[in-house]
Amino acid sequence: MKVLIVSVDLGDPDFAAHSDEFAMLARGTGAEISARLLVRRAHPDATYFIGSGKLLEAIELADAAGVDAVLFDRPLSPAQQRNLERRLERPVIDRVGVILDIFALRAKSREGKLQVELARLQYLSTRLTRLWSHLERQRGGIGARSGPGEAQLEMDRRIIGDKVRGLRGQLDRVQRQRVTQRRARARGKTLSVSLVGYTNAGKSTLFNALTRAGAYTADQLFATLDTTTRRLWIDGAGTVVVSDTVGFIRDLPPTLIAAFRATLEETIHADLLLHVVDAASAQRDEQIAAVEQVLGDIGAGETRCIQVYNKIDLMGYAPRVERDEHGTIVRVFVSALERGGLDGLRGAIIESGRTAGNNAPTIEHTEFE
Ligand SMILES: Nc1nc2c(ncn2[C@@H]2O[C@H](COP(=O)(O)OP(=O)(O)OP(=O)(O)O)[C@@H](O)[C@H]2O)c(=O)[nH]1
Ligand SMILES: [Mg+2]
Repeated sequence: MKVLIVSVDLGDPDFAAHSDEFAMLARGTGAEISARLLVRRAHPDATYFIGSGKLLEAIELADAAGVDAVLFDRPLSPAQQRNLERRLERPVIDRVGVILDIFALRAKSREGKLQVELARLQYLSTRLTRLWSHLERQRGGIGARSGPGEAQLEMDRRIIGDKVRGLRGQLDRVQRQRVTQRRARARGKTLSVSLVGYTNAGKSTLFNALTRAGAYTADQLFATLDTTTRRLWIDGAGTVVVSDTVGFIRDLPPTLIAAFRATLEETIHADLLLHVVDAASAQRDEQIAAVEQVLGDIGAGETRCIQVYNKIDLMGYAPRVERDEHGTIVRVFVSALERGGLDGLRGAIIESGRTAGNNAPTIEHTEFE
């Protein structure tokens, strides 16, 4: 599918990285980027997001390049999307829509597919005219009609409502099993460790290095959508359960966070989070902040967390461990690819296991004289 990408610079300092990331997301959906349009604005325009002058340019570009769809690197309101589609005479997909498409492509497990389908329906339910044409196509296409009437919209709302309820029910059943597994682990006092981090940081590579599992790794965004869990034995910590999870991204759509709550539950209930960071990324600090934001949103902001600075081979750093003023390990430097620094990481897990294992609060310092 040939697409035109419209990038809107609203004055954010890291706009270039932002739009590169979006291009990578777009390519991840299989789109071929035939043209790009850069728009600078102080504020989004209410009707078209980009204002009517730039819209004319976009129409010209889209026609000249013969694109099939136009992708916006920002979230659009349902009204803006509708207005743009009318003028561009092509499907217009915003940032949230692109992320949803990637998730739909990558979902493998039944749970993952159900979660994505739920997120998509919730997203579409605010864009009913689009869903209407989508459903119409599914029915075999009755032919061109000018648009949905009120009765049609009411019916669509009911259809969506029913579908959403059905999906929730199915998800509940799949997820009950997961809860049972987690309870069993909690009873066994097994230390549970979750790998979290920005997409493409190297979580799956690290997971494989630690567990010798064969999780899928790739230089693409959202390679992993399903949580994979493995047991591993660490001398000094005993059996540890490690989970590889879905990556985060800035402005993760709320519908997706909600739909993936179950997958993320693994993260919420972990004893220890390993926040994997692409230390070589120019966007490192921004990505760290985005991940911490999502962790806070899902209620995992207070969980013990160690930063794992990964890809140090690209920076020429040596493996090492950093502690805070209390002597607690806060950061470990590793190369998951070259398997460097893994002993330091295992040591950090063992130390966390000691404090998590006996469940009583450990007092690090006694202040009495
Ligand atoms: N140079 C270098 N590359 C690495 C390292 N760790 C991972 N990579 C590469 O980074 C890319 C992403 O790795 P993944 O392990 O798939 O990343 P992820 O965090 O699981 O990504 P998602 O599942 O997409 O969220 C791959 O091309 C890896 O080979 C490392 O230590 N050094
Ligand atoms: Mg992965």
